[in-house]
Amino acid sequence: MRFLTAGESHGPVLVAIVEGLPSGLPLTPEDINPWLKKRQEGYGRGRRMVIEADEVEFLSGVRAGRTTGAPLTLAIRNRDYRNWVEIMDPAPGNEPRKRALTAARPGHADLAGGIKYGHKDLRDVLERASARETATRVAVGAVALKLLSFFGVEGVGYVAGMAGVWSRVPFSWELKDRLEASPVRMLDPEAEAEVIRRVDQAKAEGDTLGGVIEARFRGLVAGLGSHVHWDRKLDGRLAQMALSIPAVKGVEIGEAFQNAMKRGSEVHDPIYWEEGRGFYRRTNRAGGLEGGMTNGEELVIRAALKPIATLMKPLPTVDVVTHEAKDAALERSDTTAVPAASVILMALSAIVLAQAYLEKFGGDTLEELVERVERYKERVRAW
Ligand code: EPS
Repeated sequence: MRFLTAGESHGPVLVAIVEGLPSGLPLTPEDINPWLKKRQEGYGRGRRMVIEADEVEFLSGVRAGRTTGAPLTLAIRNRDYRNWVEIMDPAPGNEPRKRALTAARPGHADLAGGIKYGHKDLRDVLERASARETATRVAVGAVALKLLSFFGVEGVGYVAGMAGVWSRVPFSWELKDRLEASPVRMLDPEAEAEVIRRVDQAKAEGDTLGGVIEARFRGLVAGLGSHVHWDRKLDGRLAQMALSIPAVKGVEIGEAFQNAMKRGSEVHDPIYWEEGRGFYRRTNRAGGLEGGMTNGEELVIRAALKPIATLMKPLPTVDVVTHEAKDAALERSDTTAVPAASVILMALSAIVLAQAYLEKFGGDTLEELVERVERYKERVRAW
């Protein structure tokens, strides 16, 4: 399964084409829209999220509520486009450019993208660099998640810490629903209250905030990914996907950074075996991955997000046209998008996992795939 996305933040539409899905997968917009909504939520988002109410349209690949096996085209319209028609007009003659942006924002793609593609109007960079693109990828992730549900796999994304405050309530699946009620997708109500206070404060001061997000999956079979070649290692593939989320600058599988400072005897998870259950662990410091493969335990992936690069109290920069010292451009922005990013991390990880299932089990129809996964699970239980 492969996919491409296209679309600008203030263009008419965002699209994704997904190729390689099996036929027969039940799929309606209701499988996708709740994830799009979760991606838009979270305390600290800006006014843009009030304008948008993301909803997916199927332009190809689904008939009568099921995938046909043909490429699936997903489209999400930008409601804000009506305010940007002239600015985003593809026709020649849009000069001088309306709302041209020349004061590159430190931390954003503006400067490097402008140099690389030869744009002095940095809007030509930022419209595509915008995290709005993740709407389409979350839609693809929701499709992946639907596919994974037929293999008994479940995923969740939440905030481990943000605005300098860590959640002290460890994750458990029983508490999962509480996340939906938390405006910062945190399980710890005390931490949540403090985060909200700090987001308000940062907003009032024209500043922005980052955080650490976590995604987990349970029900995965052992043996997804491979040890035999570098580009088939699942941890590497998950890390690449995580680092492709705007503002993500660090990735961790399991307790990687804590583990690095301990002895091997304190880190590696001893192996046990039980009749009817097969191999299992009592600890999961490895985060469900060993040798580039799932080991049958829960997959745990964490990512670090830097604070958003558009500050309402701008940082010093240089105008790319005049080369004069200036304040960075003031483009409408969020104070923080960490809760949304936790949904994105889960959805994008689901894409990598769905790809790994399709590679291992093949099959053109959902039925074939499910049969093969079930047979493998039985074999592994007895192995
Ligand atoms: C973004 C800036 C803001 C965010 C946007 C990402 O958009 P705007 O410039 O229109 O106010 O709201 O995120 C989204 C639109 C989204 O859907 O996530 C940026 O510069 O990256």
